[in-house]
Amino acid sequence: MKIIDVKIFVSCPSRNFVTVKIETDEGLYGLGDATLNGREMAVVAYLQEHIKPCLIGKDAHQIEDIWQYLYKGCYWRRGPITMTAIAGIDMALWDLKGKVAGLPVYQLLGGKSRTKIKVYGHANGQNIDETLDHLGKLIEDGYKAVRLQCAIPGLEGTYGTLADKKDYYELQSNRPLPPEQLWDTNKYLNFIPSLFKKAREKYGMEIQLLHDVHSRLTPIEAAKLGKELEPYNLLFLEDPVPAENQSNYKLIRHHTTTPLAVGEVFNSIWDAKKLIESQSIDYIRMAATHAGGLTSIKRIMDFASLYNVRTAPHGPPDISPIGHAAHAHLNIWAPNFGIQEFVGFGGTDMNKVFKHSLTYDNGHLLLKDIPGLGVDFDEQEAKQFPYKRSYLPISRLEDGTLWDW
Ligand code: EZ4
Ligand code: CO
Repeated sequence: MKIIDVKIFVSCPSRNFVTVKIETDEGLYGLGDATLNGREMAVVAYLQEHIKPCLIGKDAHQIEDIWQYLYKGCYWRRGPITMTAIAGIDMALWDLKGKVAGLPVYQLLGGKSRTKIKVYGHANGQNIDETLDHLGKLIEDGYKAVRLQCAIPGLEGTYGTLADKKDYYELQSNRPLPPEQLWDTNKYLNFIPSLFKKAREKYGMEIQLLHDVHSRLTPIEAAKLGKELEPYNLLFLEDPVPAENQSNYKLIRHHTTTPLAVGEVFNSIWDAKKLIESQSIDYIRMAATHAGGLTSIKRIMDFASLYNVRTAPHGPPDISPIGHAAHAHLNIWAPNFGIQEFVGFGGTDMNKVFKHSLTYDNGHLLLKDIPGLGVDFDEQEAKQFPYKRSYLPISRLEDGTLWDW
């Protein structure tokens, strides 16, 4: 089965997505997600100019060899642009192999370890009451686990709010340049424990709660927060600190039993190796879309299982339904699956462009037995939604110092 074309599409059905389509001489095609939020066109150029010419004529069944060819063969290993580009190709090849076999991709990974995929939703708000109302709605909708974020008093626009995009702070800005937001660690640390205290008072201990710090603390500040949150029994605290220095997590670990999760910005197993081996984390959050596709994520999941680390793949709105489907297949298979982040199925525009087969039911995602990844892409519809340059926000301290967002 020879690759005869590699097509790259950029569309913006409410936000930007990069979609890879690999066509073969047997008439079958495979689809992959290569969306890198805020740097989409770098991946498009990488795929178009540097990868596509090398793949024409290759055997589409050689997933592993093509992965190694694109990873080792380019000399410049790793990095988000390279690994997102490889991910787009890798997913499309797995999708194709499933279609040839007439089997959903999870069957090719080894079959089902479970019947449904537990998810956590997001509750955001401008203040504690709003966040807790949102949490209440999610509990009514059947969610068993929810991430709580709330705007910090005195820090306009931070967490839970982004000017007009009130209900979601991470949405792409659709502004000419990155929007800037204020950050103050002291205000944050003084406030966050009260959010969880009130959540427990109102809804009890059964609902599982999570929180994303977005790497804005130092290890000792994160350790303090972890200790203060212990009475509220979080499922995990996400990205308490940046992880370029993997020893950061060891320090937090020594001070608190609040479980730790990290990995959404990682792109290779080497970003996570020390964290996993030293058992400094409880959940690894790497995404197939940003870390080389199913081939490499499957390896990372197996490696993590040796150290009691479970998986909690990143599930933001800036991963396309194809990337979410890749996670669904990995999640149904992985013996050490933990939980999937899930923020809903996107708006009508997105559903016009991507036809997927996942359904939400009572706190879980269900996967249909469709050959391949089970997502289709409507090229004609995609043309209605051209790419719009867009950025994630940027954080600064009051004195102007640039901070982690
Ligand atoms: O801010 O995906 O856990 N989820 C997150 C995300 C990230 C965006 C960045 O592209 O932190 O929503
Ligand atoms: Co996050």
